[in-house]
Amino acid sequence: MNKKRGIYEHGFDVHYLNKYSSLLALGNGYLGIRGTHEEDYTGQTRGMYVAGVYNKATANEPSELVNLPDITGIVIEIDGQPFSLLDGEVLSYERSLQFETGELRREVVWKSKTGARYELLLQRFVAKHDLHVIASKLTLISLDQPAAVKIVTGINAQQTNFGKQHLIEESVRVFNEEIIQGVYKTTESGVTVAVGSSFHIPEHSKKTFSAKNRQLLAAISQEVAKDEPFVFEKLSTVYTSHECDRPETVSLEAVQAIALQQYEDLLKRSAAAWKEFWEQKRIIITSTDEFDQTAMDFALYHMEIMTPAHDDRFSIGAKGLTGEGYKGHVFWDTEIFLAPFHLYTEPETAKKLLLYRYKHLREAQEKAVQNGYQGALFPWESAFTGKEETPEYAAINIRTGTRQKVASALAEHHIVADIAFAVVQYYENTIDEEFMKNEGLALLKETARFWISRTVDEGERLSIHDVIGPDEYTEHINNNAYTNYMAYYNVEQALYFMEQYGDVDSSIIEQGRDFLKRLYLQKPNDEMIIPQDDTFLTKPAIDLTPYKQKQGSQAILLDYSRQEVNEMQILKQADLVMLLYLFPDSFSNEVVMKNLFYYEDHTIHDSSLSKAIHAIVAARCDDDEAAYRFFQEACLIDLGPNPHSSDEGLHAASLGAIWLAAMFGFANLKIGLDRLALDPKLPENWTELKFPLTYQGRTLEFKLTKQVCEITKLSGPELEININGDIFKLCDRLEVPMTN
Ligand code: IFM
Repeated sequence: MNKKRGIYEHGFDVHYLNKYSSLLALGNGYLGIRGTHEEDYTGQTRGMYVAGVYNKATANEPSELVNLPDITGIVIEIDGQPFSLLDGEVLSYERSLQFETGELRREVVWKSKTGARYELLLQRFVAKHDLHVIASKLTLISLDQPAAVKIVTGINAQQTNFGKQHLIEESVRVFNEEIIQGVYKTTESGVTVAVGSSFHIPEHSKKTFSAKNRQLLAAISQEVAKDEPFVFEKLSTVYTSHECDRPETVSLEAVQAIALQQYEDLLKRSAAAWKEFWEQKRIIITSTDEFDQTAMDFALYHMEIMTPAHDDRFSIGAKGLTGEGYKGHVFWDTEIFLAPFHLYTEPETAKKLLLYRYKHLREAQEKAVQNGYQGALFPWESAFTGKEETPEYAAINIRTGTRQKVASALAEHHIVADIAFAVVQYYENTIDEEFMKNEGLALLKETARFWISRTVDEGERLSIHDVIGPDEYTEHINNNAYTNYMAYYNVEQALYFMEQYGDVDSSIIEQGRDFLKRLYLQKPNDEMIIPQDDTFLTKPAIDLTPYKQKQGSQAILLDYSRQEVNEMQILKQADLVMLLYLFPDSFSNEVVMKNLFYYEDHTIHDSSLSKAIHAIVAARCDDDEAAYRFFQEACLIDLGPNPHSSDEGLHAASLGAIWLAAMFGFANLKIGLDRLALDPKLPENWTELKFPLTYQGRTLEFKLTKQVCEITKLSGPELEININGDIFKLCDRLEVPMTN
């Protein structure tokens, strides 16, 4: 029998508790719930997060995405024995996150210490059709004898963010002996969160309620005959004051309404919404290795559930809604790694992500002024308020008691141009004049103004000093190639669109032209290597093999101080290669190839943002073997065997980059205002790649094999497509043989 598409956990292993809690997370962009087990295990982090609900534990700390009261926990007691996979014997176990329905299922046959066997089916989903609904179900069958079953579950507000409590308990209530509700308020940001649950319990079971120590609980008990299923359903809702004035009332009404429904009916509706998602957005890979498809489905599933497509006041955290890593903050990951998936499948969502930045233009302008610049300096890490949220200090050195300052907020300024890049990319794929004339142009102008003020006049040339490029192992350097090229593009595009819309703001135009004339851009040297910055190529290099073997762990910092690493040719992640990826036409093939190999040699890939970008550039260089290897290694960042790779949440940007690799590496698409081009580079293992694409109001479907490229236009006007260098007209359908 064909297994349903999904992520499977075939055995219970305490070492993987938190990794699987992240991998098997559920969500819908509004909220996310970690895939924790119903029963507690020491060290497992439960987590429910709502997009945009941040709080500061103390005034001087950055905001963090609040870990909300838990509704997934269930204490299960059978014949007086607490159900635990660490007790008795686990006769069979399978847990799966099913992509098609968005359901988390666990099937266990458990033998308790007394020798009696029980079959348990635990199901849970976060509704896709209604952002506020979460449902769970337990079916328990005693296989050997009659049994006394007792479960305790409810709303548990003992949750913290690694020990930090962000919520005041405002009220806990039981309504009509049917529904429980807890209302909480964040201590500093003042967001009200109302959580309500209703239950379907077996007839004649006993039910009691209690509230103590921030837990509002229902205890349900029932005697069951052998083979008689004990079925329990819990249907819950979450509302916050971000989206309604009286979340406690709205949540109560909503929970009363869903109480009339059954788990399976709700699941059907949610699964129907997932079906639509997969039909519209799935990439289908025919590969000799099934893992490629699983990894792609996994990436798309998580991108969908991490993105707050419902509200432009929020954006995507570096771990999505799957954990508390990076405190739920928003980085350049969103614009460069995640927004493209949305832009090319559902542009409205990409627009919302840009509107999030636009809404915080004022805070970015304030940050620029505070740092002595003009225009808009967007925060390196951002949350709800749009203010800089990067922690001032890194982890403490427990030997010296000192903390190293985190320099990113002061110097990792490429984020400004990354946002501008995404604005132009959005326009080019949508021709949304309304957005571009207003929000887009404002973003471009203010970011351009920032770059103009960010330069140092060295007479002949303008330089950009003291920055951190994407490679965070090289700090405080001058003329980082990535930053300067991106800044150039930012100013160039601002001037272009100002001209298009007749904006004659002379304060930018004149200085902008001078900036474009004089900004220093690193050029290939005699060996064709583009210097990463002014001094990088003068630094000594060391053999990175041992560190590459432990990539992702930052093991280099155990042997060398940050300062020492800074003084060597060591990259944490793609930097110059990012530039090659984003500007495929700016450098000759030979330069691209030479630089890819030169910089990869010096890159540890300690950041998850690195591998898939290397895959793209390697594919374009026709290095099939390296491209596919990088791609698969990128897929393993979360899905690989490392038990702790994803404890604090998934690597959102790397999931985005898996999709980017298929589109911009293997399909090798180039998408611009006046062109749609592709020059496929399918890996040896792939016989077919199918994907949808939204381009300037058209819905297209691509099917690529090594022999033929088929493109179908499902909607929108005709267009010309460049395939392997030749132009073809696409009316409804096009079939072009592949010659190479
Ligand atoms: O934005 C990234 C950065 O490039 C590398 N460190 C982690 C950040 C969040 O993913």
